[in-house]
Amino acid sequence: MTSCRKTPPPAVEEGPSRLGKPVSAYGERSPLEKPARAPRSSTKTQEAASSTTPLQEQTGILTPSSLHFERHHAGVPQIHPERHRLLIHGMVDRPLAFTMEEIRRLPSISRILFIECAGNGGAEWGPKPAPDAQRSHGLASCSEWTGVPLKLLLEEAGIQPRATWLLAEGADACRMQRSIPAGAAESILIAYGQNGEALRPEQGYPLRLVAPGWEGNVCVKWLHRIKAFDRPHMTKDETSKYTDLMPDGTARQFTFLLDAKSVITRPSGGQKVAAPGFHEITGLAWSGRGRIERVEVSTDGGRNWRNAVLDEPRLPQAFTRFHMPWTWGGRETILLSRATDQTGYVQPAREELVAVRGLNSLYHNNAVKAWRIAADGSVTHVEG
Ligand SMILES: Nc1nc2c(c(=O)[nH]1)N[C@H]1C(S)=C(S)[C@@H](COP(=O)(O)O)O[C@H]1N2
Ligand SMILES: [Mo]
Repeated sequence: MTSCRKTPPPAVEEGPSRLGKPVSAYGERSPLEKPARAPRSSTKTQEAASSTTPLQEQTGILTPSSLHFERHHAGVPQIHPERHRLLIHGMVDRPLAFTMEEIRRLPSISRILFIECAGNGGAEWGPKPAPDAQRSHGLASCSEWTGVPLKLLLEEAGIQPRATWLLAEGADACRMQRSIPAGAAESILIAYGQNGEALRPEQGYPLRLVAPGWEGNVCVKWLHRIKAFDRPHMTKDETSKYTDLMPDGTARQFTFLLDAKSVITRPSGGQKVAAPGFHEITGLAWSGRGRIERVEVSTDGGRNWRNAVLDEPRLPQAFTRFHMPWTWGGRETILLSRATDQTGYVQPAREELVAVRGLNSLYHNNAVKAWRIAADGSVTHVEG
């Protein structure tokens, strides 16, 4: 291994002779740690807003709850869990209104799952992609979610066989509504826990829907109503929004599934490779279709590809961390990563994606992401 530059040890500021801080009721990170969510510039009002996860600073596969990306269409409502109800009605034999206590009595499961906004990577459709990993890929995060299988709640209410669709609705001011095929209830989680504690208000406290591997918009937060029905409701967010306009002028609708994607987070846009020599390349990959099977990395602009090492556990519909040892010779080059999932689906190059989808889409851009390393070590995006 080529040597890395060694920094001399800092002068010791606090020795064991000085007493530290006492215990605390709720922990905080070191005041010297600065990773932060970034508000997105497309935001028109404070309430209809989004913020991104600093993926370039994340270690491992779990996103700290405080850094989970946010997308709110009408701000974060304050909901008292004792007054919250989840109504299940429509084509059911026994309409039910669950209290949080009643939901917590039921058998629970925990799953590590990513949530990704379908608009993640939206800027990558244009000629000027986002300058850093946070802004290009940070509308995605990964948490452990705990809750009750939706199937169980539907069985309690006696869902009728002719109910082929469900409408999920949030209790926020926009009453976010999405139609979901009833068959998907099998894998959907009605979650009240996130990373070992109650959901954060930004993530839907006290209750949200988590649809593994499906676009984030379906994961209705502050969930207060599910209606069983025999067709989709054609709500605003599944007609005028969250559809994909194709080159022939028709639109794809109900494109729930998120395809395989990956991004190198280190080194990535805005960072600097300090000096020639050894550096680990690392990043994240995920797929709505299941497990990540392989991530290939190229350090020469796509001429040669090598398999990266994948961290365990490699969970379906969760972030997978990849690593690749790299010795940088100090010349300009381009780094790329390409994920393959357990179904054999391979993340497309930008040209391959555009050949099928055209350039009218806002959502579902999962193209291979490239970072340019300049001779001085600075890392920037590559224009499309
Ligand atoms: N009730 C409600 N649910 C919602 C939204 C919302 O504005 N209101 N935003 C949706 C969108 S577009 C996304 S991408 C995810 C974001 O989840 P997060 O804020 O926990 O990251 O929540 C979805 N669920
Ligand atoms: Mo979203």
